[in-house]
Amino acid sequence: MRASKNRAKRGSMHISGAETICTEQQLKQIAQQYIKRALSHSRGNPDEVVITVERITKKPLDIPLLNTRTAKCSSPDKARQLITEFLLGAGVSARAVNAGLKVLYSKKHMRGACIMLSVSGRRAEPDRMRGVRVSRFGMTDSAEKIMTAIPGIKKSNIRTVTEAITLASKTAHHADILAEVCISDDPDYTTGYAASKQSGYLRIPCIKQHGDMRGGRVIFVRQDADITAVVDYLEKRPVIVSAKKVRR
Ligand code: WAQ
Ligand code: MG
Repeated sequence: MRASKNRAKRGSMHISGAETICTEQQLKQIAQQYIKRALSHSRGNPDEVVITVERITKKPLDIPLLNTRTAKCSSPDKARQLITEFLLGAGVSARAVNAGLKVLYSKKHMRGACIMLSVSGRRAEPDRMRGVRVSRFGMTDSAEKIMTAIPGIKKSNIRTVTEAITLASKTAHHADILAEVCISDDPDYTTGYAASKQSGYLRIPCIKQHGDMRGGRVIFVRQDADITAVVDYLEKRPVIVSAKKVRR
C-alpha cells in the first residue's frame, strides 16, 4: 500500500506505505486494514491510495528473525553517537557513517531507502528521490508471537516494531549488506533502530524530537557489492522471517 498527498507546485508527498506476504484468504482483510491505515495516518490525509496485489510464484526464502535489544538513549545527540558506534562496529567507514547520518537527518524525504557504499559513502540507489523500497517480506505466526513478548514495547506500537524487524531481518540477511539504520517519518514515533546480522536489531529511543516529520533509512553495502543484485533482492525476493531459526 502507498498513500500520498498532492501538494501545489511541490509534487506529491509520501504519507505512508506498507507491504506483506499473505494467503489469498487473508487478502480482503489485509487490504481493508491497509486502507484504514492510509486514511488515519499522523503524517496527514492522503489524496491517493494505491494497493498492489501480486501472486508470488517463487517459494519464499526462510530466514531468521533478528534478536532485539533496546539501547539506553535520551536524546538525538546520544542517538547519533550510538548509531556511529554501531556502524563502525559493523565495518562501515567513518566517512560513510557521516554521509549516512546526513541522509538520515536530512529534510529531503524519500519513500524508500538510500543504499550507501560502506567505504566511500557514495550513494548507489538508482533513484535518489524515491530510494529503494524493501518489499515482499512477511513473518510466520510463531515469530509474531515472540514479538508480542518483547519487554518494554507498548501494545499500540507492536505492529510498527514487528514490521520494522521483519524488514530489518530481510535486509540484514543479504551477504553484501553490512548494516541498516532507520528513523520513522511519523511525527509521533521517536524510536528508531540500527540493525545488522552480527549485532541484531538495536532499538534506539529518542532518535528524533517529537513532532519532527523527517525520517529515513540507509542501507550500508560492501564497497564492491553488486548493486543491481542487492536491489533486486530487497525489492523482489520473497522472504519469510521465522522464529525457529533465531540465534541466541
Ligand atoms: N523500504 C525501504 N525504505 C522504507 C520502507 C521500505 N519498505 N518503508 C519506509 N522506508 C523509509 C522511508 O524513507 C521512510 O521515510 C523511512 O524509511 C521511515 O519509514 O523498534 O515506522 O515506515 O520501535 O515511518 C521503527 C521501529 C519504525 C523502531 C520505522 O518507518 C522500534 C518506521 P517508516
Ligand atoms: Mg512512516
